Amino acid sequence: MTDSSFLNWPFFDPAHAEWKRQVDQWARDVGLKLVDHHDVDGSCRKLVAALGEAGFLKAVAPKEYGGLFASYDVRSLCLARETLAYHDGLADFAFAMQGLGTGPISIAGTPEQKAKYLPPVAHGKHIAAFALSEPDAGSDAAAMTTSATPDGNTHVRLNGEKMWISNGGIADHYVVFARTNEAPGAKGVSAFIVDADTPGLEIAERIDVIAPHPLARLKFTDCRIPAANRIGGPGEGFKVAMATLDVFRSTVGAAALGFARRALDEALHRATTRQMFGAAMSELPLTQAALAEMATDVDASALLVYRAAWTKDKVAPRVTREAAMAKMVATETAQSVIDKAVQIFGGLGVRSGVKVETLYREIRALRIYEGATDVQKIVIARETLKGAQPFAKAAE
Ligand code: COS
Repeated sequence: MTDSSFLNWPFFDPAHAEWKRQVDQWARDVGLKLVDHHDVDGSCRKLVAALGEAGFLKAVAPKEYGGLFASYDVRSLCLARETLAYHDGLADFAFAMQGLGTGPISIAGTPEQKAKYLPPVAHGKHIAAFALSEPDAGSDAAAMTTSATPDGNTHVRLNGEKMWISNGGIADHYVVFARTNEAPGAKGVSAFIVDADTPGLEIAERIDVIAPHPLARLKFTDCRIPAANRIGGPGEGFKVAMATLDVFRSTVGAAALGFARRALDEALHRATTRQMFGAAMSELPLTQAALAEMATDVDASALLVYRAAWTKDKVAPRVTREAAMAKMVATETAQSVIDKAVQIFGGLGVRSGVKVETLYREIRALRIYEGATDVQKIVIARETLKGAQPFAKAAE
């Protein structure tokens, strides 16, 4: 039933359709069997290992370091996330975090850092994590207070806390953003790689959420790491974080799209098989209206997600505006599509374990993480205002 006609859009090459087919087959034959939502740590470890063995994680590393493409092919990342999310949120999560947790290294790391950290992640041997948010600095990321202070010429010491860290507790390394104070605000932040077994790094709390996945609060107490673990220049950490999010925000939109497509498929099956008032539910005009809105929302999201991915791959190194639009629209409309699917299912739609009930929980965090919808509006407005001109001048 799944509509894959979008693969004929000009954003894609024939290899993308084959990549999607392979990920889909793997999810059905292997991935789903590894998922146990009551054991999220164990499931994610198994999923990462199996995704690595199948070769799909090679999409997160450059070719030179065990990867598939010269640099990111964002369309492939999006297709993988969309397809995995269609089948299961945890399978998507396991894939996605390997990318986000190495993004800063791929984008701004030294050859030594890339050689050490990227191949094990691309082969599913190591688990990666990205530590930006803090208890009091989420949307306003530049307000972070975790500090990195020099310890002689060769080391730095980290102190502070990081919050909502996906893969916290199971990761082998964390990319940690900390204040180095070259300047106030965003220009005084640097990025560092911290191995999970470094003394002074503690998993202070495991966090249970609406759709559970490995998540933790990290605490750094005089955590001593080599200064050579800094990614990019001093004070460049915020830009590295934002450039990483420019790549991965489109993929969050893609995951939301996968959830929405699944909800639409579930709703179509339900509406065409459920009898109501003497006919199939799909004969009712109100059901048809809901299905029409759902289908249109899915295509609108797909257009924005793959426009952003294609633009990054083919046209422009920076896609801040396109990625923010893709993430905002795809996550918000997916929530609405899934809500309509739950409504079409009636009482069954809120029963624990029924697919649309799971989707209803799984979609919610995507409207928040990697930049809440409200942040995407700030980003889009700023980018749009850059193009603003006095009316008379624009009309000339
Ligand atoms: N790529 C490269 N550089 C970027 C960038 C991008 N996408 N976005 C911003 N920068 C640069 C800016 O150009 C600026 O440098 P210059 O002054 O040299 O030009 C610097 O970074 C600071 O940018 P800005 O002034 O926009 O910083 P703000 O603190 O105002 O940023 C927002 C505000 C809301 C955009 C930012 O904090 C943000 O995206 N927050 C959400 C963070 C997030 O996603 N959190 C979730 C954690 S990950 S699960």
